[in-house]
Amino acid sequence: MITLERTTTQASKRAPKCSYAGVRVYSAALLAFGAALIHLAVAPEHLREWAPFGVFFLTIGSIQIVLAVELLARPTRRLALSLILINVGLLALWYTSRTVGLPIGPTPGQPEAVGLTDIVCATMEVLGTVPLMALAIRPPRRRQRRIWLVGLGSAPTAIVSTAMTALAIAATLNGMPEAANAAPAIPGQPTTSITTLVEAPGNEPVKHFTLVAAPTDINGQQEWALNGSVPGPELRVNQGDRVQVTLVNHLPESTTLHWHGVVLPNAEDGVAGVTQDAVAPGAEYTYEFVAREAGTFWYHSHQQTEEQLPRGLFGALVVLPPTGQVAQQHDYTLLFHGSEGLVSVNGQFDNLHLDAQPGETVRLRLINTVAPGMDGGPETPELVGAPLQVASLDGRDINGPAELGPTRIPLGMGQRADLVFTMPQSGSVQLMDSEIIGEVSSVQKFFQNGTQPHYPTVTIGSGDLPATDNAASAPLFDALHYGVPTLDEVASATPDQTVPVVLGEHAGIRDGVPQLVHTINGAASPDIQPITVTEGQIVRMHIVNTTAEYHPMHMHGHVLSVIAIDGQPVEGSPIHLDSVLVAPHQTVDVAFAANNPGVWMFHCHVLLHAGMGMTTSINYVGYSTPFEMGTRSGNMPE
Ligand SMILES: [Cu+2]
Repeated sequence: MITLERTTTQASKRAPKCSYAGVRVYSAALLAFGAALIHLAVAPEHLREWAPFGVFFLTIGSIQIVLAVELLARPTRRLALSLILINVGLLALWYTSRTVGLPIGPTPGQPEAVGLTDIVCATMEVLGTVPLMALAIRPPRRRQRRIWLVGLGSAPTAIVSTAMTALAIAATLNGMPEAANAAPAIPGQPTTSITTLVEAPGNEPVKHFTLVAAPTDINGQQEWALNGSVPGPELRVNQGDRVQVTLVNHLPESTTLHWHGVVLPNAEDGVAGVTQDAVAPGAEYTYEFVAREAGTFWYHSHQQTEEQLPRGLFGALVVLPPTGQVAQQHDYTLLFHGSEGLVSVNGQFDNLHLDAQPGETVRLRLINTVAPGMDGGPETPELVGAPLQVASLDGRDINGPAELGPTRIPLGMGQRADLVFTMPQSGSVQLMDSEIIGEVSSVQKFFQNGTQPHYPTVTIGSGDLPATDNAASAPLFDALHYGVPTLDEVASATPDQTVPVVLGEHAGIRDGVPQLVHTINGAASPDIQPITVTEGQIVRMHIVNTTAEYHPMHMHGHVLSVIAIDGQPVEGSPIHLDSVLVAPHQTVDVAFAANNPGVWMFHCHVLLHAGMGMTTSINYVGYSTPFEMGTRSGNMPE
């Protein structure tokens, strides 16, 4: 009896409350197991990149699984120490590869990009090291008894570890594509490479410009400027000129220049991975095209556009009539730039002043390059103090533009409008942000710092400022009923094909990042089926916006004739655009003549939306591109 009693007492003394140790064992094993699965999931990608890396990830993943299982069976100090050693080694390797780069591999000495997958995996390794260290210091001596307690204690780690593993694996499986070609040559089928689609030689007057892209300090801010300024210099040429622009890249990253709205040969379109390889740091590239249409255009980088455009790589391109002069006495460009709430005009945040005398005529070329938020909404400037005409939209003249009173002019990202007016006999004229005229809502006050205008007001002329009494309630510009009707051959022609373009969105993972994936016809770039056209066709597009956002859809190399908005036909002047603003839940019908062969981008110009997948291409039958997008080429047009 005595012996038995003693044994029981000794046993209960020797057996500590092991549930804590059990939780540590299970937590460490779960986290190691999760990290192991992630390592196995990334192995195929690394095998393609450089076989030894792939083998390394396969090996390390397998070892982690074996050790994690072993740890559950026999949680010894040696096992804990081995797993710690692996974690520390992996973290050190990861840190090196992301900061200074590894000395071996396909790109030795070059830091790799940080991604969601590797951040999650590194976090799990750090988290896993904590219970492992506790186990290394005090390994449990006995097998677990209170299984339910251990299970309960390990549940949070199990949930976190499973979620993190699933996220990281989903991210790597939906990772940035290594290579995607918008229009590959198909073996056995005759094809013309788009690289042959350049401007044919001619004897037009040549206008040559050199644009040097370089990091530049502007008002204490490090920006990416062209010839030292943001926006870049305004390029003014005459209709019929042969324009040559040499882009010199002094940036640390590759870049391009796209000629927004200009109808030019495909190889001069400046889209990285579609019409050219991005111009490497230190290299230069010359674009050449004949300016066939007079009007207001602009240019911007089409490599990493979502980052490079806001950093400053853009500017105005004005094509004057062949005479080199417009009918008005003053011709001013106003380039709106920035992001919501912090918008500059021609690079200035202060109010601007433009000269004009009473009775003189003025042309204002408005260019909206403001990056909107997720709603994609337009800017809506309003001219007060003089009746005005909307002389052109997207650089194309309106037929018989009527005189308008105060009107809010919605301009989507990328869109332009030329306003023409005569200075009053006394007083000045102002172009202002219609959203802040009159009463300011409490929401606007909160976001716009009191009554501060969203963007600077532009005052034209001198003297008394115009009254803004009824400006806030001014109607929105109605393009459908503006100007005088005349034949639009493209809009009225029987189409050879009608293409549905359904704009949508859904939550998902794209390019390894969880995001609101933006789709065209149900898929996101680069998985969207391109729109295929044959040279000579008249193509209609039926654009349906199923989202609650605005999408200014921009078509490269072509002019879109608007047919109807929400089923209401154009009843005024023909409307010719390269960027058509599709409002929330709106339907827009447009047509274009497929008369400029090549591979042409067609995308939402809200950079956020394009970066989340809302970009595809118009592919001409019989043409292919040798250029590819993706991590292998480094061409990232979005
Ligand atoms: Cu959009």
